[in-house]
Amino acid sequence: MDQEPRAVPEARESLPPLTQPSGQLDKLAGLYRQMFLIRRVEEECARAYAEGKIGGFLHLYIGQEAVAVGALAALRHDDYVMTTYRDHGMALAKGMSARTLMAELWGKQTGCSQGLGGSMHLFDAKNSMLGGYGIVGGHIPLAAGVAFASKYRADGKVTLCFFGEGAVSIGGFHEGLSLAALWKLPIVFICENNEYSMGTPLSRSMSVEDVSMKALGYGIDRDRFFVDDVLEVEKRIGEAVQRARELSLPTLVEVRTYRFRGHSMSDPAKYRTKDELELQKKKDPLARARQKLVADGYGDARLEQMEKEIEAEVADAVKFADESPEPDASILEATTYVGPFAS
Ligand SMILES: Cc1ncc(C[n+]2csc(CCOP(=O)(O)OP(=O)(O)O)c2C)c(N)n1
Repeated sequence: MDQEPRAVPEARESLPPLTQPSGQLDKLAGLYRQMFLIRRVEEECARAYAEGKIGGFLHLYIGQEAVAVGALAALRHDDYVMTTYRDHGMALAKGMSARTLMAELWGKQTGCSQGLGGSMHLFDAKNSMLGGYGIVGGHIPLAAGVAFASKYRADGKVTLCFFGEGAVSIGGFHEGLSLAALWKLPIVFICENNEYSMGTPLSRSMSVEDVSMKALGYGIDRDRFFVDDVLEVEKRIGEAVQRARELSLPTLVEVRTYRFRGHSMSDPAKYRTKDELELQKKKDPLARARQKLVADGYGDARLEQMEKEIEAEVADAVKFADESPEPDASILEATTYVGPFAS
């Protein structure tokens, strides 16, 4: 078992020489499409939140899209995904429509949970998206349980479990990794290290800076890299997925990423400087993917057409959410009680 992580490359300031074969170019275009959709959906959600159309909390994934899109590109459709409350990108990349997602956030009957789950609890059984979870680290042992079920049933499925670096000091993280290692479960634990847990930098919550080292205590494989190229995310996560599927072995992968917005809509993010944010925005993986596509000859006109289609898809989803009905009060009984009340 390889216990040495790959060297962590410095985030690149400029793009590498571009020699994408056309198959790769189309693939990158498809991944860019998904990332752009997620970005635009969330920008519209931020606007809707400010307008009072969305209640409760709203945690945006803006800046981190390449993690969900790249990692899920390495999966089969029936593989499982579980993640945190920062789950919009994950749900869309797993196949939920913008209409269904936005209707859920708007609290409408046409949402994925009839408007009862909301932003932090997106669930989509038909696309094997087993949820957003609000309790930090709470879903990690649950994900190990899902992977145990796959192993027990020999269904060949892999579980991807995403969490922030804030979850690494939580008991559930260690319980999940411990059992996954002991029982050799087909799971990939992906720590999205976006530098801050709410306003707390990792250096103030953990004694080591390298999250992936936690794998050593459980004797499982690990990897660690900066997210600046969505295709690289697919490749690296793909290696861990293959290890899970073919050898039934878990892996801990730390991906270094960055969120451009505050922790949630109510966070003005005063714990970081404007310069830091601007520097990170220059490395935006979404913009990098676009630059790559242009430089490799995908064509500005095709990209603009794609973006126009997505704008239309998002506008349609907003209209759908606006115009959808509120849930009927009668579902409260049916979704709360089992037995004579359930219809
Ligand atoms: C057990 C628990 N403790 C505290 C909270 C409050 N809380 C919500 S998000 C958060 C920060 C988590 O940060 P991180 O895991 O790095 O994820 P990120 O928000 O950066 O994606 C905290 C402390 C919670 N939801 N659950």
